[in-house]
Amino acid sequence: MGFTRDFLVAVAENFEFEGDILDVREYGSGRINDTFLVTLKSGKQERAILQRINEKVFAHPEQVVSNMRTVTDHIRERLRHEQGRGWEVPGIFPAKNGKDYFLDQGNSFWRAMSFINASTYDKIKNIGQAREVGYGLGRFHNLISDLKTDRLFDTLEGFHVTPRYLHAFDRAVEAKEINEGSSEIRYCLQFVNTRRKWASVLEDAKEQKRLCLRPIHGDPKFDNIMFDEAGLAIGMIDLDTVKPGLVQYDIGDCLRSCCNSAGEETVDLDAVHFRTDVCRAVLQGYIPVASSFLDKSDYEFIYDSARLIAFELGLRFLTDHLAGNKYFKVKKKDDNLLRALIQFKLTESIESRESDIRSIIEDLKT
Ligand code: GN1
Ligand code: MG
Repeated sequence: MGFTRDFLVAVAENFEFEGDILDVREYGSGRINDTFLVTLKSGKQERAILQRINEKVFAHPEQVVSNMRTVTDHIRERLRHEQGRGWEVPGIFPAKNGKDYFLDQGNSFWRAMSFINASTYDKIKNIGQAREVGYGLGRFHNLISDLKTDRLFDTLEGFHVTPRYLHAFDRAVEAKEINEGSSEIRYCLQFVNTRRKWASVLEDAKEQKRLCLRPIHGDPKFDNIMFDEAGLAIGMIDLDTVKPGLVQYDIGDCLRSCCNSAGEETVDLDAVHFRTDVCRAVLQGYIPVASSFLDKSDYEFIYDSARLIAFELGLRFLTDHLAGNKYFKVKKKDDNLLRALIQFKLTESIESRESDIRSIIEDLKT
């Protein structure tokens, strides 16, 4: 990321941490923002998270931090009135300028959050854990289900609106004038073209008022769910994309991430399958905590949501590959092409298991 330790410490000095700063180092595997772990001396918290928000993706980062304030305050207030299982919410460290963020000399946007002492994973370990993932997403949705969507900024316009990604893809193809291309690119183009008409399935349902806007997480992939030592889901992190959306975007994203047998970054395409046992367990965990706010028609689109968000993520990776890797961070130039192929393999696997997935949903819906 090219920041010196001294620079990072100087940035961190601008936040109201409790205790002296001992160290700041790179942390995590996010594809968008730059994330750092701050180590503190004494104070209540020994660690904190410092992040530079990617302004190529989030054009109004102050709205991202404002949403985070709104959502975390709302959840804390709800938790004050709830009994039962605990739930962790990341806290915001204000900057010394009185705001929730700090702009460095180059105008980069920094914010700081509390570190939640819990574990995250990148591949499901067992079925019990999959049930906990479902519980975690359902609990999160439940806790924000009474937050009015007009209290949240739309921090990323068009996020998960698949037809818009198709449009961007078409523009990237035109700009590149791909005629022949490699066999992989040809496979991808054909893959997208044969699913074009169906890609508006969730947006059409939204237009027809069969699905409604609610506050959503936006990025509920497996490694954004936190587990305690006993293996219980205790919180969700990465609240940058909390905004009005369809819960189906979240359910689909969570399923495409958890049920991928090979994980998102494999090099072994043949190992990519959609695990229906994991899907059943995630929904078994999700539905009991979410059923109080889900409508009948919400269940009808769960299958399509898993298929669509896998397809859409593949499309987003592919478009970024064609456009020169401007959105998702890469180490090698073909990383986004491989990521796209993985998501397309997963989409095919979801399609081949359609009847199993639909009967799981039918069994579990209330
Ligand atoms: C991005 O940066 P990260 O890993 O939290 C992306 C998600 C994708 C994910 C795929 C704002 O999230 O939509 O599902 O990569 N976030 C944004 O790994 O585009
Ligand atoms: Mg994210």
